[in-house]
Amino acid sequence: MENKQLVQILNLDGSLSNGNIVINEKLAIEMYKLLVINRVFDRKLVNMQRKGQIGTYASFEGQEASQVGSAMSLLEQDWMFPTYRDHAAMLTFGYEMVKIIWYWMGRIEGCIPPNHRNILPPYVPIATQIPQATGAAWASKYKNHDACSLVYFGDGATSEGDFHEGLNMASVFKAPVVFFCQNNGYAISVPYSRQTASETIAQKAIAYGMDNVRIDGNDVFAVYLTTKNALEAARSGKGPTLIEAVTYRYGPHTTADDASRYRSTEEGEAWKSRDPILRLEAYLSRQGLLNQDEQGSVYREAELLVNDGIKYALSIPKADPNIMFENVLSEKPWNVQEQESNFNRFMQRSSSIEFTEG
Ligand SMILES: Cc1ncc(C[n+]2csc(CCOP(=O)(O)OP(=O)(O)O)c2C)c(N)n1
Repeated sequence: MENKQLVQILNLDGSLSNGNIVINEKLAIEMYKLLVINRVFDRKLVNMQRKGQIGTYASFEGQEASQVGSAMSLLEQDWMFPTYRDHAAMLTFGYEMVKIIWYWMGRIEGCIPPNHRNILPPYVPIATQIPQATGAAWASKYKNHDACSLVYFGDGATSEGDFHEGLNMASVFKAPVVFFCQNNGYAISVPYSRQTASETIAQKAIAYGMDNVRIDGNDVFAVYLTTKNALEAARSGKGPTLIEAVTYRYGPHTTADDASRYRSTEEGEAWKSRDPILRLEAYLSRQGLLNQDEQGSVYREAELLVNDGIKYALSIPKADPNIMFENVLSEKPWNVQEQESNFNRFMQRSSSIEFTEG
């Protein structure tokens, strides 16, 4: 059941590790565009933080293939449970770009899920999304909704009780959920070796009788195919899978962190030779699907798209704070109704208070 070997399809030089695999050209181009959009988006959000337009930001640069490849394998009716670092997954599955920007600007509208997709807002309390994803998957099975949950978390989250509770229940009830761990080697400054004595994250599934796969998280083809297979297995009633995607975040934990205090520059440089975008570029140019001009226009289009998103996010006035009472519960219980009417009374009173100079 355990597999310590990394599943890899796309070699570093852009060749395929297995000659029998057929890659759909359109899909490969779409993956490339999404990887580029997300990298451009990520860099521009770091810049926004530097300009003081957002408070803090958690960059995912380096982890794009893990997020884009997995999110692309979802079906429309599925559920996504992302963390504060999974914006590439969210954007790929249909969370509006402007809302991700608002989220980081501290604006409540950033947490409103899109109408047409089951995407939860980013989870900050580590691992809490895991049992919730199991619950949603179990509910979907119970109601015959044919919807799977895909839940993201980091290596650090696997040390939390919620991880074990979520996996145990999912396995016992064969809930249609895929647990997607991006093992980027660190939980803030804590390295993998201080996080767990398990040789791999994938092996943690064995205790729960669950299928597990360890993949090269910088190989978008391996990520896509593995997640797609795991979702199909979950959908067909075979139960959950734990996927460990081995990857690396190039930047610090967040813009408030200084990674040079716990990681060497050489380590980061070594990972850059495994870069997910460069590898796909190498594949596409080998196949004659991408030349320098086309590459340039993919980047230019991504710039325009992200610039438009940022401009729009900055131009819209803040929403009425009242919306904090919406979009959380389908029916408001009495205590939330009471809080809402108290809040409205308070807002009315504070707007009618006249201040006189005394
Ligand atoms: C329950 C809980 N404990 C502690 C924290 C503080 N915290 C924020 S991010 C983080 C590290 C998480 O690391 P990992 O799960 O590997 O995800 P990564 O940030 O590497 O994507 C910690 C401990 C938190 N947000 N929630």
